Amino acid sequence: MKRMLTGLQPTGVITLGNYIGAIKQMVKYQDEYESFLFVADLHAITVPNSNINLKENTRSLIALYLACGIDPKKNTIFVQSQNEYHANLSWILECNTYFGELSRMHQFKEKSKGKENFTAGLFTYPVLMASDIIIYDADYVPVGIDQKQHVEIARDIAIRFNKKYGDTFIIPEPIISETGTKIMDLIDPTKKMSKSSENQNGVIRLLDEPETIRKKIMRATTDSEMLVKFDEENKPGISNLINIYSSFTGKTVSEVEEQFKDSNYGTFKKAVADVVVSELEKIQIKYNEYINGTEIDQILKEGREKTRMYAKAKYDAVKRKIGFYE
Ligand code: AQP
Repeated sequence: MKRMLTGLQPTGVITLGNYIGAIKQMVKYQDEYESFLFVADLHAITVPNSNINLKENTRSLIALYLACGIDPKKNTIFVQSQNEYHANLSWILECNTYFGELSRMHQFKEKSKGKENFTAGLFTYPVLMASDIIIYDADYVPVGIDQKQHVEIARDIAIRFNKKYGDTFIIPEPIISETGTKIMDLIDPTKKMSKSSENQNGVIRLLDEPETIRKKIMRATTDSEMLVKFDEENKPGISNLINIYSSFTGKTVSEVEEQFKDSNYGTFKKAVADVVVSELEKIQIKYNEYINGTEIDQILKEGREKTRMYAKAKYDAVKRKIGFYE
């Protein structure tokens, strides 16, 4: 059975972007592949963020995974920092990665832009991500389009290692959803919707109150044309709402355009708010059950044991290939 893996950072309550780009994909494919889903807490410390409570956010993220439909019987769920082999392998991979390649990563350029002091961890983030993936021989990685470049560098690093030391790693492939691959900020639809965004009005969080979600969608930036038509360049706000609606209803972009061809933006936005609120309300009810229950501790205990065993075996194989003293 092919293996699939993804992880999200516990940097805040996850957004509609994280949900559509990563979690919905994991739920969709969990019957088809052996699945690994983790909390990427080592990645969460690459940028300074003194406001985040890693422990609390980690538990909350796991509760959200489960509430969104991630089945713990079909997925191995774990916390990255509870498995030291990721970071150990990352060092070895760093010694097989070029400075130039890392300098070209969009996320690094965006997150370091205008800052004098950014960490070396922000720069080497993609190597740790490569380690997260290839240490489990994952075949597929569901990600939003914003992370595609990171899966590509993971492939390059794995191919390079295999050539140098002999076949060791499976070469992973990204899984990117057909619609809604990059959900944009509702206020500034030229910018991706992000957990760490400063303007809360542009971001829908999975635990936002239904009324807040409605308000945010109704106030989303659009254009003056009053035509529900997909055109990312000239109508980024409406195109973003079409992507969201499409992803929640399973309708194609042209079906959405046809459905709302005679509607004004108010009617369309209300329809978007209805489908989002209806799905997120169900998730919130389940979230409250999981966050107050005891299931999470047992799930993480099992996930930790299993993934440490897998990761250790791969790490030992890598050390043997390189010729380290045993
Ligand atoms: N706006 C988005 N649209 C589609 N997919 C998205 N993802 C993130 N934002 C969008 C996908 O979510 C997964 C996990 O992301 P992450 O938590 O590891 O970090 P990120 O990509 O940096 O997400 P954020 O929300 O922007 O977090 P912060 O603000 O902390 O940096 C990935 O699969 C990503 O593609």
